[in-house]
Amino acid sequence: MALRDILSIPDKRLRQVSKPVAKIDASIKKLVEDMFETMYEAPGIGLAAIQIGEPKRVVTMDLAKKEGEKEPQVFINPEIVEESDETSVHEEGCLSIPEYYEEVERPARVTVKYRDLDGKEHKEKATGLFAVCIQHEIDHLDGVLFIDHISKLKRDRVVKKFTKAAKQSAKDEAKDSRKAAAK
Ligand code: K1U
Ligand code: ZN
Repeated sequence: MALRDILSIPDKRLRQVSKPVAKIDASIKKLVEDMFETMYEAPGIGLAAIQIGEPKRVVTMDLAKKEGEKEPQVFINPEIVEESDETSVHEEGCLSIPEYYEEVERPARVTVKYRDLDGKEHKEKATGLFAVCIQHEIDHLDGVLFIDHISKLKRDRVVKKFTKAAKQSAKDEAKDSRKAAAK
């Protein structure tokens, strides 16, 4: 297992459309292990493979209610096959947009089709936090972020803040490497 870095905005890789998994082999099992380690450490309740730079349609999730208990779930090639007309509003966060939370309106109920790590196909109805989280994660697989569902004004403000921070840390890193080279 390996703890992986989580990409944050404005990294362009987060806008990629991830590719379906053709074969669930050892490399996918290793990817899933790394995703769980990274998600639990963050901590988060969900993670899409692209958030650690792997453009594959793989999602991990754990919505366990009791502290100390684990309910790990893996979704390979997840697809929403039905959604309710009724919507609900839920506050969302994103490990790729740390410490930013905003209310998002989405279908209240969805039916999701996916394969598990053994390749077995499932079709499940999702409501509540499961519905919110699976829609958020499938959005990641399509290069969509939860800030795409909020007002342009709020989105521009948060993108600007993270772009400025990314430029500053690139400058700081360049300065540090010049210093190290001069020693
Ligand atoms: O995909 C991600 O970026 C993970 C994200 C999932 C998510 C959260 C809330 C609504 C929709 C999707 C997170 O896990 S953000 C962190 C978070 O919500 C959390 C962390 C620790 C305990 C409880 C929640
Ligand atoms: Zn996210």
